[in-house]
Amino acid sequence: MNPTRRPNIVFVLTDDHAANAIGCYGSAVNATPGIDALAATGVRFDRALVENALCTPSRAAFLTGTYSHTSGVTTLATHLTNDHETFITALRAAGYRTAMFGKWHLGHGPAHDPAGFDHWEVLPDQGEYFDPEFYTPLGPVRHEGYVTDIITDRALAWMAAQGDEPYCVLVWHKAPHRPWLPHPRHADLFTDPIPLPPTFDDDYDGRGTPAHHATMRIADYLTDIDLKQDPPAELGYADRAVWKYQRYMQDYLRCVAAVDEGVQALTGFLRERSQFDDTVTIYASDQGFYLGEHGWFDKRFMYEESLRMPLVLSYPARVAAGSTDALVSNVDIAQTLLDFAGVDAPEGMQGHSLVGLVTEPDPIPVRDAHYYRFYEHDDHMHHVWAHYGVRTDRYKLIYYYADGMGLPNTGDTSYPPEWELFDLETDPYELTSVHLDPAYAGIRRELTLQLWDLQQELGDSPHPRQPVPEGRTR
Ligand SMILES: [Ca+2]
Repeated sequence: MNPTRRPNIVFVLTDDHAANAIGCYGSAVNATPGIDALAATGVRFDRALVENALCTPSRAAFLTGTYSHTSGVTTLATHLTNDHETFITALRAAGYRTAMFGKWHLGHGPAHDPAGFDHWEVLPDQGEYFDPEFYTPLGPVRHEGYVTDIITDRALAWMAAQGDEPYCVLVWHKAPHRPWLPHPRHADLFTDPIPLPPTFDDDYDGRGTPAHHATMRIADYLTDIDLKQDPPAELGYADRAVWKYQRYMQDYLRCVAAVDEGVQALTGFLRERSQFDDTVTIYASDQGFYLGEHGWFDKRFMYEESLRMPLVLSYPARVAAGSTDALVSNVDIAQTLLDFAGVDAPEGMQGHSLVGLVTEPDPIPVRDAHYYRFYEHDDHMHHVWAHYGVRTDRYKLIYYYADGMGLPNTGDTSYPPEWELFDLETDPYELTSVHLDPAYAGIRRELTLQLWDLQQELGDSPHPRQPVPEGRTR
């Protein structure tokens, strides 16, 4: 490696792409040769977790290297103000050329437009799959074609125009976000039956009220817009659920196919120019997604399928290929990229650089517990309760504080908070909370303290409904 040469950075982020739909993560439902080839040259993170499984807050966490309570970007309605320092503003101040193409979803207008970029072209809010409009510093522009291809092509054109200065480009896709509109060239993919996940028929026995209360069940809550076809009239409830799963997954996985082709185009471009080894190339998603696990689509819950994001990092000049099960977070990415670029992280970033983790022979884990908080309490479409919790190597403790608001449309304002505790070693699918199991009393006590202390350490506050654990004060 030439130590005077700072790496280019190509950061591909997708929206709602679950690790369970990526070949190198053991997908049973599709192949992703582009992402797999990237992973084969770099590190696959098997326990990369988000701090808030929702598009807007997660994007803010990637950019600012802070948790939602710090950035103030807690829900879809709270947008990022552009007075925040981000890894982009820091890279640019250090001489990097910076650009952003694709889904921003952090707000528009003078207070929220992308800041710190030499160039940006972003979709308005969620954007459109076909013939999408993009907002740019010079006003809106519409491109004909398919959104995933356009984002990749616009990024490639910008990369091709760069000179000797190092650059950082964000290629942030809309896909495979709902309503999952694939390109017609992929219409023939996934016509064979797609295997069902083992928890497709989950009845939520063993979980608290929130899992029962959520309205994300494929059988009941996918809409006509999601499905695009009516189920055959002769099907009964169970068969119709499976039919809806197939329909959902076909379109979801076809959208992923275009993303994977985009990854191949980007890595192909870098390889053709002999830049691949000296480039930090990242593939990640803004959180995971339910692909029929627990009978669900969507995200939000702190359960593994949405808590976990795929994260692949390639930088052959400095990083040996492999995988790691260290607990890492989306708040770590900003400091990691700055560290690779040799740029000091702005004060106030709350993650950890992962550079040591992926370059040292016997790395020290960056954390022993991950903090999660989801704020959108009982929204009208998904009805997931707000909650926070801690996940360690083996256990997960979740507190649903119910916000003191009760269930909607019931007049009930006194619904009690609930806890869940999972032993991920004996119960990897999180089917049975052991919170009240006397055998786990010691673990429960320990995790409750760990959660309390982690909130203090990160500057968040426990919800007023949460009792103060013994040995601590509010
Ligand atoms: Ca998302």
